[in-house]
Amino acid sequence: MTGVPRRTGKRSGRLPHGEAGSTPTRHQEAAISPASGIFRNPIISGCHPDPSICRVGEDYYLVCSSFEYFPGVPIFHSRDLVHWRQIGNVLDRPSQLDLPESLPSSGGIYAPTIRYHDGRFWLITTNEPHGGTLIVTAEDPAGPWSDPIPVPGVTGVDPDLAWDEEGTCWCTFAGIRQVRIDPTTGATLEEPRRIWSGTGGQYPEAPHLYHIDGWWYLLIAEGGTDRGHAVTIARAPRPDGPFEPCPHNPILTHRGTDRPIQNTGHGDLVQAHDGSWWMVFLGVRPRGGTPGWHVLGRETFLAPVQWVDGWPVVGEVSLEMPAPALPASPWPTAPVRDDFTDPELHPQWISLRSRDSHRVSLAERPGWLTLRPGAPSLDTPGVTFVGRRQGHLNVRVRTRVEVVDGTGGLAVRMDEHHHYAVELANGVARVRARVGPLAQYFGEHPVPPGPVVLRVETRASAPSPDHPRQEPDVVRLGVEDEDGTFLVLAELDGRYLATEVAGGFTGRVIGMYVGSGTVHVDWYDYQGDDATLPDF
Ligand code: 6LW
Repeated sequence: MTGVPRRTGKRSGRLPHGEAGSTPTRHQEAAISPASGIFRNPIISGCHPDPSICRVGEDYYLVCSSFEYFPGVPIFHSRDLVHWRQIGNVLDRPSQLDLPESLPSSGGIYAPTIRYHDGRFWLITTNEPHGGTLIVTAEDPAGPWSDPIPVPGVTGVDPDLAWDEEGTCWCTFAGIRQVRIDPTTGATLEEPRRIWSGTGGQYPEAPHLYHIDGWWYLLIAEGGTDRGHAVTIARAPRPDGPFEPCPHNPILTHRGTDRPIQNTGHGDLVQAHDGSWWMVFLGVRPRGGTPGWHVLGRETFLAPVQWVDGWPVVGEVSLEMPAPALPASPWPTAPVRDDFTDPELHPQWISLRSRDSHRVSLAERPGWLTLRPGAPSLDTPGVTFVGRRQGHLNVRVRTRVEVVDGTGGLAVRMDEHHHYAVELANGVARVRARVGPLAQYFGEHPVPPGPVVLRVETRASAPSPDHPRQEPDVVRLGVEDEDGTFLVLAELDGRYLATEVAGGFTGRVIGMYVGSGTVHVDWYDYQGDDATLPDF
């Protein structure tokens, strides 16, 4: 790690996609070229784990876990399974999502299931550890979603919903246990029963139940969400069993391989409108030496599925793969810059645990995002922090902020104990790194009164087989001077902001925070690329 201030490229250092305003956003670059018929995995990058998918006609909807962040359960829309656009967050009102300050990081919202049934969207999820299982419904997947219906009789994570021909609703959850429920009231109609325990891997979880060609298929994950992760499947003539395991289990795992995508598991199946079958699932992209560190959290990937002798066979999973034979349906390119002139924050912005309008406001200074403190530092759970998931291996984030009578800045956050930040206080910018119980300041640079541009850049390290302890990436933090020159106050090893160090279920989020006084944010630029970042 170094803390020696040094100057580097000017603001004009751009990604290969072009100038600000024309760079594809993180979720719009999946298809490298529709004409080539190749798409790029992950289909939804950054911390978007535990994907669940449903199709209505030619439209696909996908949801993910959101843990301690508010709003909860990001929801995406696609028409070709490859290009995804976030259309909202399912739990976007305090009446739907209570994440108390006492909630530990990586607690909160786990593993939703989304289904379309009887003219409505249904979503079931868990607010861990105290909120329990809940169901919400909507006519429009973009919202509004209903207030939650608690399901107190479902006492495990990863709940699934499936309906049989008689209209009975079967809720299957980690364990693997199952109970019939009334999803309109949350009542359980019997004692939960154990229906399968997988093939011997730890943590049989993430069940989804499907009625396909006369069989009830039970897809689960086992082996834990780390390198041993796997997807296995069983089938039965009835929704409650008896389940016969697939003779070819696991149907998906990358355990023990040197593939660039690891931890593959926790999947959900969907039949496309051309009849083809696909699986969405989570995976990670570890980098660096041994044991490998993944810094973006668990991401959402896509793979084709063939049915052979009544069992699904998952095709090979790689970073670039043949796309579904559906008409390519890219979304309009979103701008690099959010200048906070919209009346509401874009759904990709997430806050820690809650977002009360006194602490996070677009109205207080129009055209600016204003943050007021909840707790004194990023080390404390109640801090006011508003950020976006890091969605690329290489990113450049710039933000113009004014700190009035206090402290605040731009942070790369994993949790309360793992974060790097460039902080403004008393006319000085400096970098603070917190790793476990240790905290250290780097660099120190006087800044003029008024708004200052803060910058964070990450660059993935090139593979180096001869360097068993090589870092996954390097994180630079600093300030820009008036002509846009980046003054690097610290260049830090990225491994300390990786899940393999921090633990838990999330990935990096990059955003603004306030410790005291008031922070006004004029704009936020996000540029990212998995392949290259010039001028780093
Ligand atoms: C989730 C479990 C898992 O409940 O991680 O990878 C847990 N699978 O199914 C949290 O995301």
